[in-house]
Amino acid sequence: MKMVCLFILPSKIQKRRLEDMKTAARKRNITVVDIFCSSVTHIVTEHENLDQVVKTMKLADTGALDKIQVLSVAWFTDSMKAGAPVPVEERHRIKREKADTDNGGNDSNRRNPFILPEYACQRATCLKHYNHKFTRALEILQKHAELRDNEHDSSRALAFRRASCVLKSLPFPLTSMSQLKKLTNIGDHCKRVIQEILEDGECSEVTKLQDDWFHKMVVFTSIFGIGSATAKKWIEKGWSTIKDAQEGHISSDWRVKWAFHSDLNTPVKLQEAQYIQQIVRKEAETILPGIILQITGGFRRGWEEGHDVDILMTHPEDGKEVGFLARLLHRLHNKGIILCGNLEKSTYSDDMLTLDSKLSAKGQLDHFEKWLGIIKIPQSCSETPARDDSGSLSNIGSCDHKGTNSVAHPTSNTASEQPLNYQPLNLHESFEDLESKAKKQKLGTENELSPMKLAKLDRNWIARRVDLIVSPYNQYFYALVGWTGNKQFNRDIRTYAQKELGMKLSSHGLYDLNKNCALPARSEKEVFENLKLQYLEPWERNC
Ligand code: DCP
Ligand code: MG
Repeated sequence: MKMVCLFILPSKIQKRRLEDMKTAARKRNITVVDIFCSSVTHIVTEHENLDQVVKTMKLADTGALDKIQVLSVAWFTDSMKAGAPVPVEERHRIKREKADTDNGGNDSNRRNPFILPEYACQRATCLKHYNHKFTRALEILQKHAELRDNEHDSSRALAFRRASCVLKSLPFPLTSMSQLKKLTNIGDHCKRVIQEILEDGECSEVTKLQDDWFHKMVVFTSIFGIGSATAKKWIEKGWSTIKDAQEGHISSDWRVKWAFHSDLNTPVKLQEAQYIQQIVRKEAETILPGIILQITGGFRRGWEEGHDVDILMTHPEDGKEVGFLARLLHRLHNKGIILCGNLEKSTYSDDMLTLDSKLSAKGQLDHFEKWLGIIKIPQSCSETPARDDSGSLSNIGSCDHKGTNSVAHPTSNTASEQPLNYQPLNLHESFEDLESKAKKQKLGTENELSPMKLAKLDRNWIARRVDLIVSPYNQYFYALVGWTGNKQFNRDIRTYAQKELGMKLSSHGLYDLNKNCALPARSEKEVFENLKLQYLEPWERNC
């Protein structure tokens, strides 16, 4: 049977019973989402007919439910008894009040436009959705504006991204412009693009934009540490390939020196991220027992690949985290894993909580102590997937790896709730290899070679970008939300906090500017509660 992602329609079900139903389903490893989103495969409802369901859910029409099983509580009860989702029988299905064979489904409901909350933090945005052909086009327009970076381009880029984000949240494929009527954040330009795709299958403006310049800019800015300003200069010099830039560009900055290393221009895989987490955890726990360590960023949101591995750390005892990162780096260095990197001291002070920072990408930068660097991992670990007890790929945070909700999601969300403990990956041997090799060779010998020479060595390791971030415990859950992202989600939730609540949200905390007080949080759920938002799982934050 296909993976089940269940949404229980709260209407006509008492709150307590609803919670019991969700708990019962999760106990049976069924994924249950709190908010209706594009991943939902089954809806369970107490309503007696489909029209009531459509009305309650404020859907455009029954067409939005075409690919979803809408079922009675009887199906739910049968499944709970069976311990797993049972096959759907006719008696389980919720049907239309009157058969609509005579009007082909073109009832008046079809003309009712769909309504979505204005902010992305008020709705679920999953990796998989129904409108990729539109969102891809809008995000090319966004990328182009970001790369061109002329006056007003950053706000144009944001407008394209907001529109794309709305379409990602739609729980049905867009088939007519009328479905957009009541949606906010889709401006005239975006509407023209969408209309053209609806009519012709593609948008000529988007096709034209993807010219030679655009392709070169995409290639150059995909290199670690290279922004659009540098990429433009390279194109002006007549460079077109990474090789041109590699031969022509000299810099003493470690990031740029490493920029061309081929390893860093291949995506980091999930199992590599898990391996890195395992090594860091082992060393971290030796130095500081009780340390809390969490992979954040794209991997926590359900991506199977990323450009780096972001690991956020804290300790529940106040102050224990001070000086920890330097000690951790020392140990990792002695293991021969660190290739290069930069330790940034914390620049945090309490006034950061209230200071007005721009809601731009730069304005979102935090002030935690962190290390941004490059480490070695054994080549073999990208070949062997990490496995947990059940034999399935291990979990990261509370999401599965495809963002498709195919596993049960933990419901609690406290610091003590860590992702599943990974079983040793049987990669220790290769790791010990690296370690003993580092001891035998004078430590650091390899590291003194230039990255390009290192790349050409006959080697059993690959280089990977890692960010290690340390947060004091009283800021941890805000840091977790911030470092889980994505960037667009952060922008949106911060704008929402400011405009709708008069609060300043950052990765360090939430400050009520009207009441002049900070709002602490002891879980990610409390962060959402403080913001008067329904909780969104990490994999629902892919805006
Ligand atoms: N972030 C942050 N402060 C920073 C840098 C990032 O709050 N100084 C947030 C936004 C991102 C998350 O942390 O969503 C991780 O940043 P990445 O740049 O690593 O982005 P992702 O992990 O989302 O994607 P990927 O690494 O695959 O590019
Ligand atoms: Mg990342």
